[in-house]
Amino acid sequence: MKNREIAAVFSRIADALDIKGEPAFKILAYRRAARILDEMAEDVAVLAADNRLCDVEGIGDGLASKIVEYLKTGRMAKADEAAKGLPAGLFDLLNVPGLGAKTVGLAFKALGVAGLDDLRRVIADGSLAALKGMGEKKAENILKGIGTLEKGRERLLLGEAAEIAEEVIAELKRAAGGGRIEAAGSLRRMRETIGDIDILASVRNGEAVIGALTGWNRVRRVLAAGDTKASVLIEVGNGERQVDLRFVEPDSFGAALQYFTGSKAHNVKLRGLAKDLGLKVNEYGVFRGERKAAGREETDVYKALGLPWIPPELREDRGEIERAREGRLPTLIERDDIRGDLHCHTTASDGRLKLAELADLMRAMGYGYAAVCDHSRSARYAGGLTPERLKAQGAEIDALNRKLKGFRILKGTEVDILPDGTVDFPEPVLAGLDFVVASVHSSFKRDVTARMIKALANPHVDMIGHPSGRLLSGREGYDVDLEKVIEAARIHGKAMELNSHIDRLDLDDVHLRLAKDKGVPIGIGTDTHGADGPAMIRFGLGTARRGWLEKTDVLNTLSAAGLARWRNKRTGEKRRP
Ligand code: DGT
Ligand code: CA
Ligand code: CA
Ligand code: ZN
Repeated sequence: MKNREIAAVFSRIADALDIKGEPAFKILAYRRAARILDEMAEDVAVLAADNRLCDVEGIGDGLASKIVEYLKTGRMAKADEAAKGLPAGLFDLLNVPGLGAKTVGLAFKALGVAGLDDLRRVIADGSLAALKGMGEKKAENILKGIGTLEKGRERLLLGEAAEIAEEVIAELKRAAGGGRIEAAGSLRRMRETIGDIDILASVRNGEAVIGALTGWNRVRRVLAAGDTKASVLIEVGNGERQVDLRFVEPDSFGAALQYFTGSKAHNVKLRGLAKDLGLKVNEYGVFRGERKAAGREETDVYKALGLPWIPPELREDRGEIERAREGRLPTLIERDDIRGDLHCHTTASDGRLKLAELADLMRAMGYGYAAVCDHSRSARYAGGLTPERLKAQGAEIDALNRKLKGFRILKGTEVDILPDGTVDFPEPVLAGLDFVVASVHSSFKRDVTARMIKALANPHVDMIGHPSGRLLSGREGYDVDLEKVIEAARIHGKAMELNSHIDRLDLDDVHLRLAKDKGVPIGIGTDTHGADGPAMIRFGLGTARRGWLEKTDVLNTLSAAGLARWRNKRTGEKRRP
């Protein structure tokens, strides 16, 4: 699908116009078009072929003809015109948190700033601060923003890395025409961020596979290409990331997979165990003296050490080897255990999917239910619902549910936790809902612990949404004591969210395990806003598994009826003196 590609072109136009100081309404039209395309479920090329582009809300004749132009020619004249005279590096500056297009335009015109290096220079020599309307403080904040941006770029988000790895592995497999090719490293362990992508291959056709890697269209630079190993830098966003490909013999594939999956700490512990048993483990196999005891399959490697196979998500030396020895590994939650999604948005607030579209997508995931949790009125930036609009949505949900068989939309809300710790809807409004997520979206540094604890005491609140508030791309999160909040959830019989969005993965693995140990259920939500949302559950699941979660630790492994029983039981208990 070209949807995303065209969305990127529209965003680029908006950015260019913004830097040039064009009027806001022009810019907004392109931004909106970009968002619509980015999150649209249907293939834009199909819509264009059917002459249905203009049926899409927010796409008029002008935009439609630009889309058609791009589909036909691979270019858009408007994009070239808008970017004319602007150095490419300027666009990257828009990624600096706290640096807007107006300032970028000003720095470009007044000081000739054309990229990050220039920007750092004009901050250092004071010339940026000296510009009209700037000042020391603003310049200082921009410098901080540069730091945040660069830190975020040191590692890829899990979701980004997974997408790249799948794409490249598919290319390599095509070239190999057989054999085994698999991702290892932190990606296989489903870490929330990934330093570099490690791929192992056991193929006959090594030369063709190396050719496919070095010739891949996203490769920017080839660092090494030998008989046993190749490394390339590929383009991601505005940076570069490394992909390492290693070739191994078929009868060592399992051992190599084990070795290069890591983590280093897990491997060190494993080698110690092997030594105690008079064995040696390396990337070629498990050896007793010269005799090779295992190597072809990873399971055999663990078996030779007297262990059951350990799922990659557990391999962090957090007690998994000891537990494996005792035969007490957790039975980690799996995709098929998930019966519904607990956190989705629709067009009623800031989502891109209509209610019926959301229902279709969630049903296609094999679920029995999905809770629509649009924002509440205080989240004005996100089109938060008033009680009246929530009620109207409820009626719409009832009507839709009457038509659906074997699937239900649950009436929910993502209600704002206000600065004073009350929530954004009065109790009678919440009482009519099937599921209530309460989240902090403002005053991140103000009494967040106390506010969340107060929200948990509200009898209608079921779960705290994205409890740490961090963004992996570079936002620190709330000033919150999660241990205390998790304890409050235990006392009130409430759940904590594991938000599957690739920039959140919040709670993280460490706090998930803490919640599990306290018996606090985790609700895995995707925070779906567009068509690509539902599938994000896999990253939530990866994180859940890293947190040692089992089926019984997760709320949405219950059926819709089970979920209702869980809520009722809690209410009943609370009523007892
Ligand atoms: P990353 O890339 O920073 O997200 O993390 P990893 O875990 O993918 O680390 P990476 O790419 O440096 O190495 C991949 C795996 O290879 C690592 O998890 C364990 C193994 N490995 C690499 N170097 C060593 C080493 O010096 N000793 C041991 N035992 N294992 C290593
Ligand atoms: Ca790696
Ligand atoms: Ca590596
Ligand atoms: Zn939220």
